[in-house]
Amino acid sequence: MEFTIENVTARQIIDSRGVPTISAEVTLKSGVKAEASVPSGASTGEYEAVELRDGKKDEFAGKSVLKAVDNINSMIAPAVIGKSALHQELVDKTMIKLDSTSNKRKMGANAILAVSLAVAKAAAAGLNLPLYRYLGTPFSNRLPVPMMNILNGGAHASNNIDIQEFMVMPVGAESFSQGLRQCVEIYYSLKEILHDLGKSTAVGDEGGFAPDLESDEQALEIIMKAVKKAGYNDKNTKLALDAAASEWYKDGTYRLPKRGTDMSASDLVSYFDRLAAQYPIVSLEDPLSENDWEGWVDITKKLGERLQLVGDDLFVTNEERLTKGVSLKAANSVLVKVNQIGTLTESFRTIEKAHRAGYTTVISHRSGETEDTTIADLAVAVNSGQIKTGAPCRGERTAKYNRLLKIESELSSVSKYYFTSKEAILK
Ligand code: 2PG
Ligand code: MG
Repeated sequence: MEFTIENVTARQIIDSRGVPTISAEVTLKSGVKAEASVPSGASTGEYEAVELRDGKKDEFAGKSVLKAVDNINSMIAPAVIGKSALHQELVDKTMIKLDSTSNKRKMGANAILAVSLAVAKAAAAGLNLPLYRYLGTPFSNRLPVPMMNILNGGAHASNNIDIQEFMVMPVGAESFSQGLRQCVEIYYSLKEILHDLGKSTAVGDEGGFAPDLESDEQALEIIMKAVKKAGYNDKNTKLALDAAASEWYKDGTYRLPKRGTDMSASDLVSYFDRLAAQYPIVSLEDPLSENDWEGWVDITKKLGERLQLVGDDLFVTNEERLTKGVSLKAANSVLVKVNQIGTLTESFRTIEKAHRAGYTTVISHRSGETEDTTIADLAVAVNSGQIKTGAPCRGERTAKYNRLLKIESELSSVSKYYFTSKEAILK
């Protein structure tokens, strides 16, 4: 009875780009309340669940979400009130049924997700459990390795770099807090190096620096200099890239928009192969487009033994698309963004499917974020071992790192930290 959902309300708030998003609050019979807010992407995948926006030109440039907020208050709330917050799957399925479309376009995945997350948080609060413990097991104690985005390009920055994210992974650290420190020190050195080169140290949407450079390779060169300057090396610090190549793909070819060059899928595979031979790259996200299954199968065949190949736009946290990928042997890892699919239940199904198939998972933020820290708890709950949540800069990014520091100290001596990807990646 105390876990019965008594009320659900929603409000329009703004995200880290000033774009409207949703915050929902769930109240249980016991009086316990919990709030959750939803993020929003810029390089969104074509197959993501629909983020419902009002499209009124004169209001927040068409981006207000008042219709989605109203959907929560007038339709979702009456459908879930009276249900137990402990029955997450039932609540989520009720909302999926109420929406009744294949991509949540009627209620809006943003509306459904806000309630899905707030219900889980309320259940956890009612049980007096931290969210990672409620969503996980007594053995959910692995702190994720940060995949920390310290240099931004692509759709996240107005510079001349095509690759969207250049990330460092402190795989040789002893603990999460040491790994975080390592990344932060590298971030400081990178700032100094850019400053000394007379480059901009202004930041992009995820807090990484966004300078104009001679080439994408120069970014890798400078990052490795920053790693060394901070006292680390290519054994304890690996690199990860998110090419976000769906943004480049049109009519079967890839046009790198900033450089203005055209490349075929096989050119790109050779390009990444060469970069990975030259730099300590262990992970490549979206090296090819969401519509280029053939290219993905090919790159997995060629580089999948050596590199973690992460499907973001390719899988959009969707179990069906992941199932197709597993059967084709496309990619070997999945990026998990709860707002790509719209409920916690479906996100868990995708994670479960990935782990069973021997795919790694990387729990991820969006480029438009809020102070909500659910993804930090989710990463620990499912023992994912990897999180992507931006630079150590901008409050919406540091909120997740600071939440992980808190979880680490709560778990104290049983907290674990190690890199979960295929052993080969560590060599
Ligand atoms: C990505 C994300 C997050 P966006 O491509 O992985 O870094 O960007 O949220 O813009 O899709
Ligand atoms: Mg991505």
